[in-house]
Amino acid sequence: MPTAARCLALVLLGLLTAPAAARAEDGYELWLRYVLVSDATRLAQYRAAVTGIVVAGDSSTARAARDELARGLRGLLGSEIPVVRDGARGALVITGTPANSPTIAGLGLREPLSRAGAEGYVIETRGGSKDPQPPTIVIAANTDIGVLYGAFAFLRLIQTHQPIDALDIVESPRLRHRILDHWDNLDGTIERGYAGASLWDWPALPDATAPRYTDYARANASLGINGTVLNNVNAKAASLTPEYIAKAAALAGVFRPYGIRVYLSARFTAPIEIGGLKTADPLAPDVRAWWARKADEIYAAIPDFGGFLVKANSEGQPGPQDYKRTHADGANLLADVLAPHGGLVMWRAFVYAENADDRAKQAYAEFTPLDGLFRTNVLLQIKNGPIDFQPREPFNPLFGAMPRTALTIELQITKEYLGFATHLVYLAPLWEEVLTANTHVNGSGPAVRSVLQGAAGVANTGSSRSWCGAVFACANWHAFGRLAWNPGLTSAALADEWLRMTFTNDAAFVEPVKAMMLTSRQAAVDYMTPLGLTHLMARGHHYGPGPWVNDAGRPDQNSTYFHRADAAGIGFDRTAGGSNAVAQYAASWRETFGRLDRVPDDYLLWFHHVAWDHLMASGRTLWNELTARYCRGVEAVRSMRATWASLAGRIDAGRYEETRGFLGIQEQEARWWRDASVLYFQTFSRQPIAPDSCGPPEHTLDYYRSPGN
Ligand code: GCW
Repeated sequence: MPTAARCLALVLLGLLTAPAAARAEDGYELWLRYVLVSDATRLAQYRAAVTGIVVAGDSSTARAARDELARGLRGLLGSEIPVVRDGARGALVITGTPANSPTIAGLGLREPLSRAGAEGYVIETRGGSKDPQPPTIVIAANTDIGVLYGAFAFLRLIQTHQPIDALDIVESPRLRHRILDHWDNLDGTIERGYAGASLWDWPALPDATAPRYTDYARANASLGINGTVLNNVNAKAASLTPEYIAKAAALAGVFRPYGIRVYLSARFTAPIEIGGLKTADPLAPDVRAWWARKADEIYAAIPDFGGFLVKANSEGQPGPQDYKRTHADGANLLADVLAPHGGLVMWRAFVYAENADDRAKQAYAEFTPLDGLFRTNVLLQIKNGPIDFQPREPFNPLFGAMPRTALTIELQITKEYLGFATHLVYLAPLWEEVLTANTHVNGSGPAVRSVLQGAAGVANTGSSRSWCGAVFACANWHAFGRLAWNPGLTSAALADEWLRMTFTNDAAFVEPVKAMMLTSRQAAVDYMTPLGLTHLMARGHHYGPGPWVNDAGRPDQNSTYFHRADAAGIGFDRTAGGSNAVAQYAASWRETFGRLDRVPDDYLLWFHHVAWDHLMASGRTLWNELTARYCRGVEAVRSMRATWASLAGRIDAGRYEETRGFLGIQEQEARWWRDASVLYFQTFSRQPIAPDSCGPPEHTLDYYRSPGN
């Protein structure tokens, strides 16, 4: 076809397909897809129950609640649901607080509202069959943000096809601080980000604020997230200059109606770099004065500024130890200048020094002596495990060991060590495992989730259209937010909810995909780091296998440091005979982790150096168990892929195809991990690989080790 004619044909084709294209799913709506309720019986019930909305109050937050309800109900029920005045008749959804709504004040909700607290909500169905008036659905809270959270919760009930004729719900967040940490750099890149460039368009701020910022805030508020740290913990001092404070203030203005406070990562040496001082010593009066002025300046621009997040004396970042001061000295300096404004310091416990005997022990060793020394507005932010966001780690022994310090858990939503955005790895099971772990510091308890004041999630968002680089990666953003609200939620319930809201309520889709999501984390553990192995990823970028890595700048970043394979066996001896990291756990864990006959297989090589011929509970030798686990991981991905293949046609083509393609990559790469790892470890075990469904490795070890493969 001649070129001009072909262009015309393409234009016409485009016109013909435009309406369909406009409806195409691209993931942008996340779990807030308000599509028509597909179950006809339910739809009829919902339409009868909701004929109008009453929203009391006129704050920006009350307006956000009204707009969300109107938007959500319009989509879910398929017609405009009018916003009506209080006192109108009909089946209504009435929202408000006792202070702004006489109707709510007159409903006798004192008891449930006292349970709901400052951020929670009450949802009740009032009236019923004997009443001459149709029932009313009440969404009540003590504050406007509680109303907004309640509005999202009500929409979630409809999105997941729940009955709404006898609602009696009281919800309040279990954790006070529910925060996303963005590792976003001021140049628009994101450290460990796999979803495109930063959402923050720094050059355009503060004059232009993209509509997307509002959608970001809506998504977070729908989960209950109430804070966001805008910039990377590997911070540039420039983020604290007037220019950037104004940009942060513009974002804070967009997020404020949604209950999201803005925080900044602070570079400890900012007083030198942008303040012209000679020192950043936390006890020096001019340093204190500089930070106090800086805090005043920030609060003048952002009256509800959340506070600072600090990575100090860790991986080359400056900190108080550079001045022979402690982490408490550093944190308290900032806490003191923020306290008059109501701000917080989130001080990270992720530290490790180059030549210590065991990297896993260092945070505990450095921080437990400081228990009780931090100001009350300091939160110590502790990664879930003692090393670094690995596919599986035992819980960090700092949880439970600092009873006089406010603690927050740091989880990594972005999958630095878990296949970036491409591998489908649902992280809720990992987080649930840690949150429910019993510290046993007081004998029978407490669980990790009970010692927390907050949760921080390292964000996986970017400017990719679907936010997270893959539709399934957004399940992890959702799970983090919901767990921060209530760390007692189960992965199964969260996966169910997310699937229904993101794709469909069709059980023929939801059930198999939920099963696939729930097995995906163990699959990744098996094909990357089975049996308690850890940190075997390729150097630097951490994508793909690198068990042979032994040339990192520092020993504690080498794979060989972590697996310690030799002719006798494999694993890091952390028992009393080794580094004695087990001593950092409560007595019953010391017994469990420290004894070869008691340690669970999942933590075996984390705590023990084990002989290749050691007999496992399965009846196999360690070597055969190790290779079997690697293959089991590959098989699990094969079966995920088969599950997905069986669901063709059940959801939209765009999101189906993305996942189909990524699962294909994941299967190849699970195989790559398994082949490279078993060949490498075989150089120590010197034993054959027992025949399995994975077959002989495809290439030689040299092939896998050579750069570029
Ligand atoms: O896991 C490591 C990452 C670094 C990160 C660091 C941290 C922000 O590889 O990229 O730096 O953790 O948590 O500080």
